[in-house]
Amino acid sequence: MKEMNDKVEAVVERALSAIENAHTTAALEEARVRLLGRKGELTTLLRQMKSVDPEDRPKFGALVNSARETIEKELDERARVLVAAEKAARLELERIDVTMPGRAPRIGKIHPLTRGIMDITEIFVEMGFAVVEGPEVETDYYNFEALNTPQYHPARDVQDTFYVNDTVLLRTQTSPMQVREMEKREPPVKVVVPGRVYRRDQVDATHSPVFHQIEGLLVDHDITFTDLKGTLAMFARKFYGEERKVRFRPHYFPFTEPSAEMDISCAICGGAGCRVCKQEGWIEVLGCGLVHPNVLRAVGYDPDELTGYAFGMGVERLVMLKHGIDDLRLLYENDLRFLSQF
Ligand code: 2U9
Repeated sequence: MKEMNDKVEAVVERALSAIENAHTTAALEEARVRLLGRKGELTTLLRQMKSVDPEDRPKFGALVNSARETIEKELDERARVLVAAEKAARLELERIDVTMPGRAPRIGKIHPLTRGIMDITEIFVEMGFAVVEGPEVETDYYNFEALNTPQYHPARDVQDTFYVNDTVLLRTQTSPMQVREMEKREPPVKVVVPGRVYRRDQVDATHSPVFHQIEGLLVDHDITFTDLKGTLAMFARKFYGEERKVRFRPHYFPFTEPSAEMDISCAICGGAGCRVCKQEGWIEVLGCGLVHPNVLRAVGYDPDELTGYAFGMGVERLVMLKHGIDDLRLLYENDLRFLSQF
């Protein structure tokens, strides 16, 4: 019996050391099978019952059972420790630093030119103008003839206009649309026309064969140059800032009489003179005038009954002046380093 006792003790000792040396739950599971399974040492011992004295058998049985209990308890205890350790290791591995700054998604913005068209148009809409748009491919009649620009007028030089054929062309101004509006309705007509226009220019810092205009037209009874000045002064202050001053200089356009150009006081130097305003203190921003009687006649309006004013501006130029952009090409290159500044 003493011999059997020693054997059981030795098995327990080996088992406890095996359990202690299991460093993962998987290794511990293997040890559990090895120690307590059908081919385990303890089971093998129990099979030797036959060689134990019959009177010692109950004692021996109890001894083996208590050894099994000791081993099971140790296995369970070790399992708890290993499961907790493995969970802690996994959590450490999957740890997320919630204080790390996030990566901001890149949000698109409206192109400065589109922004300019929207802002300028909006200012006139607030003053009661309707917005209309028209075709970019026009006839010679609407683009020139109806606008008091007859054949052989210098503005109709083939050098300046993209002709599709003798009578069809790419519009050089958005004015043909105002002619169409007047043909369509009775006065008052009060519209702004934003849109792309085409001229045969070489590309440089201030020219592009395609650019954008916004033109306005108001025709009604008793419209005077004073109405025009008030409307455009209001526009200049809303678009360029309340402190802007405006001045009007006489000019010539075939479709208006009298005609003028409007300047704003330089926003860079406040009028003192700088590089942007070429030491003038003033910057030209648009052209305007009272609608020429011939233009009113062409659409069937009576110039003795009705008067009107008109104005036109190049959006690229206005946007460049507003933001201090010195090269028009920047507006067409779609370089995000440039565009994201606006
Ligand atoms: C009708 C009658 C008259 C529109 C006008 C201008 C003056 C003008 C230029 C500004 C810079 C074109 O983009 S630009 O090159 N435009 O100076 N435009 S008056 O006059 C009209 C329009 C329609 C029926």
